[in-house]
Amino acid sequence: MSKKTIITYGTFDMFHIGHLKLLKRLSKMGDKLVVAISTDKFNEVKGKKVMIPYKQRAKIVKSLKFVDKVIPEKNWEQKVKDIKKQNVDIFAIGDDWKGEFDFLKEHCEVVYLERTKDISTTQLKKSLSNFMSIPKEDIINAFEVIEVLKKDFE
Ligand code: C2G
Repeated sequence: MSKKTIITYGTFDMFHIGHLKLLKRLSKMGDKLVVAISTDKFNEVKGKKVMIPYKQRAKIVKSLKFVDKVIPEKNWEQKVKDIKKQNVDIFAIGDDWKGEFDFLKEHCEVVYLERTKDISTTQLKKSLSNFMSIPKEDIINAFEVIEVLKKDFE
């Protein structure tokens, strides 16, 4: 039986459980999983400010045992060429993109998978910036209070 190749595309910034669950599900849909990671330059085109540079994002995804190949995503137009070059059987992506890539149906199967709820890079960045906006003295005071409380319980 011929091997089935899956491809997906994404930024995968601040890698989190939503990314992991998606890639794991994709790996179970076929024999070879190719992940196209948006370069830092392309993220500017996408209007996304990334926290983690491309090289590190690619290394993290490539280190997953169920990811077979990582390629750079440099523009919106490369998908048809990638599908042909990588002999892709299924293009899959989260359902936040539902319908956006139906034009690829003449080249391969197109699948939209349900996103993992309650986690996103945007949320993580917001929580981080909220934490960073707490005045340093408040954080120091909090640690001092913890130290006092710890002594009371010793
Ligand atoms: N994802 C998910 N659940 C989340 C967050 C993300 O399933 N809670 C999925 C997205 O649907 C996407 C993949 O993880 O399929 C990567 O998400 P992003 O890094 O946000 O990718 P995006 O910016 O949507 O890039 O050409 C396509 C674009 O490059 C897709």
